[in-house]
Amino acid sequence: MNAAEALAALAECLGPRGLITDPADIAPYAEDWRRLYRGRPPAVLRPGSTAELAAAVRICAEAGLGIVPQGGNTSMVGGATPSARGDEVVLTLSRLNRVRAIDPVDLTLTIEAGATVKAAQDAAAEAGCQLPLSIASEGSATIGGVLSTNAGGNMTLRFGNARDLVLGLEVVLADGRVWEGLRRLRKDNTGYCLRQIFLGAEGTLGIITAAVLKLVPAPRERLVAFASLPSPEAALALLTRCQRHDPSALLAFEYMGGDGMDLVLRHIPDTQLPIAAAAHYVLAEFASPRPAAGLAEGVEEMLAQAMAAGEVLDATLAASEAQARAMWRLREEHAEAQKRAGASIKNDVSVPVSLVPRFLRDAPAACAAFMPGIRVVAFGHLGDGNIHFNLRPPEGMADEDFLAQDHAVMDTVLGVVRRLGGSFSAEHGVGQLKTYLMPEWRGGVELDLMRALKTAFDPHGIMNPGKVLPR
Ligand code: 2HG
Ligand code: ZN
Repeated sequence: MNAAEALAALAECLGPRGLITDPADIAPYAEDWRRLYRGRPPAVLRPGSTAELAAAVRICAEAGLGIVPQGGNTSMVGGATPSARGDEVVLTLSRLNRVRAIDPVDLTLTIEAGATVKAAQDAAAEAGCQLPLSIASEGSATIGGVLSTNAGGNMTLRFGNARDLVLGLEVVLADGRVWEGLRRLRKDNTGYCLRQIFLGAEGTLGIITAAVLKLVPAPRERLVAFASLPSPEAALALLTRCQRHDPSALLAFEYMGGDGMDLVLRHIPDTQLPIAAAAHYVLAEFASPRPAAGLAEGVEEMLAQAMAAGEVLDATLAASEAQARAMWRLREEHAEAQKRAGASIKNDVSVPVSLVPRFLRDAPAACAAFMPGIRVVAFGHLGDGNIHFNLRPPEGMADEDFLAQDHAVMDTVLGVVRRLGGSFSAEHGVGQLKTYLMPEWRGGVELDLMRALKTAFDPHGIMNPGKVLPR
């Protein structure tokens, strides 16, 4: 079957609602959020059911047509953008977005992969529960996307990464068979844990179409604190203090450097700092499922002690839901603010939590030595040791000239990460941007095993080709 015959067969199998071929309608699916990649997909598949998708995969398999699953198209690493050769179709699961079941006793949500993270959170909230997963792009990011990338986000500190929240999966395999693994068991030791192989695989081993997610009881009290600090060391000391204060209440602990905050204040409308400007900030969220848990009293006292110890310069607690949301916006709009400011080279790195201050000292120094005047925008999930160490061109350097040096800049940062025993991708995945790093960082036995899995699950290489593993 050639490509034209495959497209005709797909049109027949998926119907007019299920196949997009008009170039104007395809365009938004062809480019990534960061505008680093532009693909040339001949079509976008939009199946209305798992069975339809399975049939479409069989056609693609026969024709050797690559399939690139795309959720909210918010990948930071080109993980959902097809090649420019015109030999890969995009797959969107936007029509597979139903809540299939929710069980407040089992504390599970069974939901289709095309639902947004926000929709899943809302469904959980309606049942008096919480989906303990939150990321800045949750309004557009989908369940399929966050599971395929094993997204982290803002509550990893307390509840783990996306993979820790999954009890079961439904997956369409590369040969069009469907693995119906939507179990909602808390305990099930029956051989290899197949769901974990698909989670974080970035769509290279199969297509997740639905999942059973773990919920937790909805928090009854919630508290957001915003603080300025004299140094990264002080931020780490405050994290330790918060964890010792009440480990079960600490939900999020986010770091923001002053330069990134300036971009947010400059580029995002209706933002303002709740305290005086400083070089380092922390946003911490606490929550309790108990009503009247008295979070504020305890946190206030703890912050006063931190101030007396010189860890905190100034701090404030959100007095209302609106204030809490405004504080979170200051953190969550960092990516958007940076995009509006122009080109950036992103490093989504992790190091052991205790070494974050050292990283935040050594990495800027290494970058300045490599490119004098380079501007650092550092922020992220300090509680998980995950810093978004993003760089902007020196004043006056053209964006293209800066981006042309992306590998050299990334390698400079990664030299520090390697010395500290860290990872080159903490939560954004490998996508196509970082495949070149895999042999050096995950080579030898590890890459051999990954390639063996790829061959076993996708022998003809049609599942998100060119992502994760170097071609
Ligand atoms: C976040 O934590 C996202 O806001 C985006 O992971 C990070 O833009 C980035 O580098
Ligand atoms: Zn992040």
